[in-house]
Amino acid sequence: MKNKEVAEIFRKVAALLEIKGDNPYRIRAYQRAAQNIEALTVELEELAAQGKLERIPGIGKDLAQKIKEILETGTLEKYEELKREIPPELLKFLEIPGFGPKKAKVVYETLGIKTIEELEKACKEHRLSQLPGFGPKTEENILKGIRLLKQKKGRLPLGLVLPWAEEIVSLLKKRSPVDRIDIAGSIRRRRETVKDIDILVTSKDPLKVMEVFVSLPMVEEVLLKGETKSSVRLRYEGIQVDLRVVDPVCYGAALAYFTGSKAHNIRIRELGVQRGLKINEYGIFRGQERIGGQEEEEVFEAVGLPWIPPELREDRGEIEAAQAGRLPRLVEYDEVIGDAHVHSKWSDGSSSIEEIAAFARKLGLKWVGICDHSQGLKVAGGLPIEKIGEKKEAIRNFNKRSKDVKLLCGTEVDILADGSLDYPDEVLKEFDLVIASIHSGFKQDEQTLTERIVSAMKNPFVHCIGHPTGRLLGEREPYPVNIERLIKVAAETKTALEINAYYKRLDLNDIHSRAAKEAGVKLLIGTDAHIVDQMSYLHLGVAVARRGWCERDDILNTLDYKEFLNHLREITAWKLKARS
Ligand code: DGT
Ligand code: CA
Ligand code: ZN
Repeated sequence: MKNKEVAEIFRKVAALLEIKGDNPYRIRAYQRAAQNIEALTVELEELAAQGKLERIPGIGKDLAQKIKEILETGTLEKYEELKREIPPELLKFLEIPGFGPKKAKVVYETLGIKTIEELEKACKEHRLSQLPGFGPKTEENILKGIRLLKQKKGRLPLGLVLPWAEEIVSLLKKRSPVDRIDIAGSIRRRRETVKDIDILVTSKDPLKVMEVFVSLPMVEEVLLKGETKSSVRLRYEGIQVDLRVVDPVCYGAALAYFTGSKAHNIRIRELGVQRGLKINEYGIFRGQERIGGQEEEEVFEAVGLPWIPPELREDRGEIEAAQAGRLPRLVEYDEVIGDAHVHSKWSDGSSSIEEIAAFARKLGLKWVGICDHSQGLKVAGGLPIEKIGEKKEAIRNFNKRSKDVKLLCGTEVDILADGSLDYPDEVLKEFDLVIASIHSGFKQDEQTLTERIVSAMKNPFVHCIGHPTGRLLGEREPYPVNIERLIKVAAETKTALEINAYYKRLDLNDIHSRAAKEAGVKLLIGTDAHIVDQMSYLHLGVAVARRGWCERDDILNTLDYKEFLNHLREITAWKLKARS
């Protein structure tokens, strides 16, 4: 799991080069490499061993060599060199999202500000706005960045942490005498960000389990080692892992308790009290007598409820729904059989349509929407109009040959600043699937931005709006958009909304997905993969849908290829009719 560390070093090199005023292309190359490495779901070490590092987008000979250097030595000579040249305080500033190296340098050199606290204070006292090239807006942005940084320090994206948690579970299973083992806490509930990793086990030899746990290779520091609970800090982002060994007779009660959420637990406990029961992590008790708790179902049963899926346990109405027998039948992970949003070599993706289909087959998927960027997005290799026919032909030929996995010829068409689309209608209508997204002009005010998306939704050839709020977890706030209005217009125009499953996006989020579902809007899950293995994030999108109370019918990815194509055609036919 060195990927994160390599990406981090590349990102810092880019920042240091920027402070030095180095060549912007070189800087961009490091940034892009960092981004692509971070998003990999395979180990760099594995790719290096197979001599495949250069298959990562943005990695050429030189960067591949540098990756090897980091894997072998733990650092990069060039990075160490740069660090010697540039003061460490300045480096700290670069962690603040939206606070670029040039401005950081000015603040450091002219105001002598050395810590983030000092910087925060200076912004609040408006001491920065007096500097040339700075203004009240800059101060506001820096303060926003500091807020984001503080949030980010506390919580990490689920998509990053889940594989670490699973790795630990698999090592414990392999190397220690565990019987039952589960990941609990916010990860089990599939919350979009998590603070720490909670793991529960049962074992006949708890001491041995603890021994193995605290000496796992990814452990950086042992915080606590006990007979029933141990805590460690990992090398990955310094995240904490709590491992609890539980008595088998109360495993279910402990699992329910440590899965949470706290708000949900409190409601369950209250229901217990009403029935004269005490429910906690040690079991279900009537007086002194333990009357159950070995299985999680017993906890719910004891208070007259059916088992509630972990994704719903947030005290957002699930208790009432369970009491009324109206829990949703959540869409299942394996009911999602298509990935609607994948970028291929036809734009800025690094995989061919054949590779995408092969990976889809490996994931058990039946179809993929090949949605490349449109012509105007030059930085993202947007597909010029004259090339669309060729792509369409390639996909048609592929589909003729392929018996199982089918591809859709799609586009992620850019919504321009004035709300018009980056391809004219007569071009859009050639695609099987049209997702319209915003990629620029985030600084517009709420009304302008919202109306931009509304006009895109009114276009009869647009089937779906991509990453509707534009947020990036820990990096960028949503753009100012009136989501209620978007949902309302989506319902009126029968336009689907995307649940973008890329681990930093998860956009729509759970709460907005639920609002959309309740308004009768269909949701479409897409990974936005730019290299095939990012398609493995699809399950994160399903998790958002489940946390948003969505059922099978709410999610278009549960349709088979033919049904999905028909549905898309129906959207357009309906919109055309409504327009005339
Ligand atoms: P996180 O770690 O912030 O991402 O979210 P959680 O939900 O994993 O929270 P965490 O790790 O602090 O605690 C794990 C679970 O333990 C939590 O979901 C519910 C349970 N829990 C913790 N503290 C309390 C408490 O004071 N009362 C009750 N009823 N449950 C608690
Ligand atoms: Ca937790
Ligand atoms: Zn996009």
